[in-house]
Amino acid sequence: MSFSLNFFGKFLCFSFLMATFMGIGSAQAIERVAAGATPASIQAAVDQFRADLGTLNPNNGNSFKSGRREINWDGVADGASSPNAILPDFFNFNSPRGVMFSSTAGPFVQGTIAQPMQVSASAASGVPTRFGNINPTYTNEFKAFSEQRIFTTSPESNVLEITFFIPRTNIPATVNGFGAVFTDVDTPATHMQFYDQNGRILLQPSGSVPIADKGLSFEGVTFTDGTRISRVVIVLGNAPLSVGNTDGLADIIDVVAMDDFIYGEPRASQHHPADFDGDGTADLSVYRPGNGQSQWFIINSGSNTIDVRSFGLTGDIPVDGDFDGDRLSDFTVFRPTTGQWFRLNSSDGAFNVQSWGLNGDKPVPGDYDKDGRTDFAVWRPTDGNYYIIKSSNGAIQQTGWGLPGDIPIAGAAQ
Ligand SMILES: [Ca+2]
Ligand SMILES: [Ca+2]
Ligand SMILES: [Ca+2]
Ligand SMILES: [Ca+2]
Repeated sequence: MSFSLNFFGKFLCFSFLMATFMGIGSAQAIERVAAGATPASIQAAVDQFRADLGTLNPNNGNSFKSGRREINWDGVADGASSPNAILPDFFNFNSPRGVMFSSTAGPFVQGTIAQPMQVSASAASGVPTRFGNINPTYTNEFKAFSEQRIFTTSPESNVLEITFFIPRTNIPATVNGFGAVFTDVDTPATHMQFYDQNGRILLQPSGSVPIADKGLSFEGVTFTDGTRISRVVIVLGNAPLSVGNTDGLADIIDVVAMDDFIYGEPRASQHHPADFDGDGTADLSVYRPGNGQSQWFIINSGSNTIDVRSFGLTGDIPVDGDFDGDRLSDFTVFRPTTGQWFRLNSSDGAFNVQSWGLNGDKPVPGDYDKDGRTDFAVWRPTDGNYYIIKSSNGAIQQTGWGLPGDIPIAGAAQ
């Protein structure tokens, strides 16, 4: 249904494509946007967004350091498709892709609350396709980007909330980018909002999803500066799908459905001990002291792959921590003879040296200032003091706790 108020829609009869490289505030992002009548109208933008995120990862329950995930809805069985609801955690457990959905709950029906999300029916099922079972006009109103199923919140809400997890777990996660395909966007009402793990709204995407009456629209954002998306809220038009909400009714009603979701690989939102691959789970890892070079042997818990790394010299003490703040453990050793800490950043492989501590000190790195980043810290057996450099502001903390002969828990294995 086209709208008389929508002069912008006429411009969008021609497909358009753009990418903006934005630097609003501190966040750097690439935004891919396109709209038009057919899948071909948005294909290039979708493919560029895929390339921004990286390799498509398999949905086999594993977790990866990088790459992307996709949901095209087409593999969902008829039994989990409209008129039946899809479970909110279907794409975290049934088909583990690390997302869960929520929306305003539907009405009470015989003591239960209706699940508000639906995947549209297949032609073979006999149920009208593209939500024609909800309202007969919808089959003609909506288009699929990837045939033939599409997705909606229904029937009580036009707002969808997406949160991220390490696939097949309840470990909270974040992503570096998110994009989605929309169909029959007639007004600027349809938009996405991204939130970081502190609940703050990120400044991208910078505008509404572009308009394409009875067509397809795409919007996707990839952050390139380390900004992480913890939650996505999507507003679909200005009304939920329902038998009474025929698109264009009174030149007001704008219903919108969705097709493909594309997003970065979900990574643990916090650092977990001995987690070298960022799936929020400790990795089996040993440090083998050598004559000269020492070696690290790690089984990445997310993908069951092995990493072997040479780092450290005879007499060094391996320690665990995330000093560069990317939630992955960094290869780090404390050298008692010099009181130096040597590490390889997990984020960029950069080599770093920090002087902190004396010979005989116990290295006890940890996040003592609650900023999510590991602090350099030692416990000194000779005076029973903790000496900490706070990662948040570089300030030094000295706290007497313990007596000579005690063993600090963080360094108990040393
Ligand atoms: Ca519409
Ligand atoms: Ca791990
Ligand atoms: Ca790290
Ligand atoms: Ca800290």
